[in-house]
Amino acid sequence: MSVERTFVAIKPDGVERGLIGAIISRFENRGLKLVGMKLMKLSKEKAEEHYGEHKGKPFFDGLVSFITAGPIVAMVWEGKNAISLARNTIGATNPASSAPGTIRGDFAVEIGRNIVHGSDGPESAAREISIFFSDSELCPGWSRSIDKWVSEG
Ligand code: DAT
Ligand code: MG
Repeated sequence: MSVERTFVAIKPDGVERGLIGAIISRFENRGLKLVGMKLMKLSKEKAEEHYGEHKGKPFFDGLVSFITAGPIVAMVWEGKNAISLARNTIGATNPASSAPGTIRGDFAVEIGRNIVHGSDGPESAAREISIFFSDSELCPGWSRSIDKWVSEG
């Protein structure tokens, strides 16, 4: 297992519903380390770039207007296996079948309002992090005192 970085965003529904703290806690509690975070309103262009793989699909326009409808919290989380750990913590894409205990399984009911995004692999993580953050915005060399209790090293 290698140390990875993954891009996670709390979507406008999560922000509007006052779930920022609850959602961040899930990742902190899991043991992942926060290395970048900002509250921002996405432009249509940036939203279309972020969701470029879905361009042309029937839900694309609705997805872009939803993700640009209010502020999002953009974050980068780091840790061993961070990409799949974050996806497991987030839960299945459609909250109708997300397991209880996952973020979507506990806080969401339908696919168009699934409150959180997480990168689905190493290439998309690198691509998405670079869309939202410059290198200088990612807190460098932060080592937490608890890390030895989260991971064997
Ligand atoms: P995920 O967000 O789990 O990575 P995805 O990349 O397949 O899922 O899709 C991106 C987002 O697009 C997803 O979070 C919600 C929306 N979406 C996906 N499939 C959809 C569909 N069939 N109908 C409506 N929205 C959909
Ligand atoms: Mg995806």
